[in-house]
Amino acid sequence: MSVATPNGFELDNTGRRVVVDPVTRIEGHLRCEVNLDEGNVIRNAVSSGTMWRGLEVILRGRDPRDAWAFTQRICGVCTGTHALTSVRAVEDALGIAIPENANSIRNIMQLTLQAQDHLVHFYHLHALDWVDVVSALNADPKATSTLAQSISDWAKSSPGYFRDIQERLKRFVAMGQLGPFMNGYWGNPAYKLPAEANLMAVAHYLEALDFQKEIVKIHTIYGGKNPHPNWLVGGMPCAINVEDTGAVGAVNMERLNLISGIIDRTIEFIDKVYLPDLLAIASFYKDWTYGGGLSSQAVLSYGDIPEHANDDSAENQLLPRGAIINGNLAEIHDVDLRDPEQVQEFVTHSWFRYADETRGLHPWDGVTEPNFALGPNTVGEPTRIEAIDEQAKYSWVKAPRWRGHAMEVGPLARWVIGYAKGLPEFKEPVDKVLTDLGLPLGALFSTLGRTAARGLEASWAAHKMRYFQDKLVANIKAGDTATANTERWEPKTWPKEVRGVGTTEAPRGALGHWVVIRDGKIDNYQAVVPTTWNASPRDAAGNIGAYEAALLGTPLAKADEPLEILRTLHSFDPCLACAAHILSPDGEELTEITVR
Ligand code: NFE
Ligand code: MG
Repeated sequence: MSVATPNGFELDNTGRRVVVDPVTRIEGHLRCEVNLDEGNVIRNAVSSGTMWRGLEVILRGRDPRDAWAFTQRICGVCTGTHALTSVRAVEDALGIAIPENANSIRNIMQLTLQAQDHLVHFYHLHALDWVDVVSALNADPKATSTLAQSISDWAKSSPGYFRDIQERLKRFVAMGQLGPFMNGYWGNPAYKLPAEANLMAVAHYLEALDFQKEIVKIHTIYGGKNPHPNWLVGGMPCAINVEDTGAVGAVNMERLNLISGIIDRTIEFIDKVYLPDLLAIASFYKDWTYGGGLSSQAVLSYGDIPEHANDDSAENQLLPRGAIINGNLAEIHDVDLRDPEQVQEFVTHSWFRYADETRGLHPWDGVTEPNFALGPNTVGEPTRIEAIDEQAKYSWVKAPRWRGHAMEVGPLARWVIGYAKGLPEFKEPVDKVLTDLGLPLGALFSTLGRTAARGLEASWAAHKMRYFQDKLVANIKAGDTATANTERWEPKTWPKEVRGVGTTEAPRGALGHWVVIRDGKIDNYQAVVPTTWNASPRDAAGNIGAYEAALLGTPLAKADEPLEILRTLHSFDPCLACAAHILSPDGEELTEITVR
């Protein structure tokens, strides 16, 4: 059937259907079905979250001061970000102000996550869509060394170093144990890197695997552990004790210096390894311009990294807030998360029930009631679906919309908004990358643009970690060691009924938690998560979501090796645990895992 969607896409689901399930190298349970035309170009795309969880339901009736600890279990990947969002929502509801130090520490925690998550994404979740590991076996280690030294002064770049890496890889392959490198579409003609670039990238894959665990030590110092560090409504739970009185668990000068050293090394790794690799790899894929889809038309950011504590204005957010629709960079819309007309979630094509499914609900009025049923045109049994029916309900992910528009969220959204606002911190690095690669601005609106924006953001985040660490230490040296405000800790000091909203920019994009507190308990709790936006199914009007839109028009080099689908989906860094945030009691999966 051929259909035109209100958001401007032509869909044709008559051609050959290709199913990718699960979409691997990510957290989760994402199924993607596409229809190809006779030239193997994608003409219809369906994104389905195949796992059901229950966090919003579990939270009802609980103490709002504990909500962060529950919501943080939505995900161990974007660890901490749900907790931060939650404490912000509760503080907003109860009118609780936090100390300046708590704001700096929260920013450092969030930026640490951004830097670590982006690094892991680039090397471990996405690079192998561009890097052919098996081809690295044919590389000349000396030429690899010359290449590496031409793009960066990173110390590990000798011919012997790359020879050792290649030997390790050869032993892996000879044993038939490719480990993390199993099941790639190695040798696919869509891979374009010379063997030496592949070997360099594999070496850095291994280095990054080692280094990413260093970065998160910052969480273990300010938050006690990682994953799932500790948070607190009213501030941060870590005490600062620079006099070294021996208080157990306190942040002292030695710990602050340790963090400072990790920040320096994070900046160095990102600027000397990640960014040069990103540019080097991108330079071989300039012709691969696909995956823009919605991103060129509709992007959304709530803003984050507040310069000062207790100021939610857009001007106070170092990561910019705004919405752009219809691809019009000249007009940046204000975003108000309290406005019932702005953010709404639809369930018309999601496995949930609303009284009226033609309408969306603002999260303060949000409803989470599961309703699993397959459509009449579904082919196969629930446990062995061969083709799902996108005319019916087809996903555990709700469909969030901003003023009715399906939006892309994430690094590309944030950088497009920063660029459109003319903010030098965003505009200059984007212009430099485009100039270095000899590409027009339009190239940003693509899969590679999304991947590049994430790399630029990792660097931005690492440098901002340095800024907030210095700000924190200066404030401590000036005599302010406060990290928490307990003034409104007791529920008897709270109004009878209040509502609050907390937001962050999680690594994957705009994240909001909406809470209604009545008689000291949670009456309603709704999370609208980055991957809920990006993996969204169709809505009541038939608008398709960002993943679906991004895939349209992409040709596959080989229809039975859907590498191009993985490239574009991975570029969003999908997290379905987050998107559905809702596990059957026994964790049962609803579709059998098959990769086709
Ligand atoms: Ni499970 Fe998460 C991020 C949040 S998103 S990874 O980033 O919030 O879908
Ligand atoms: Mg939700």
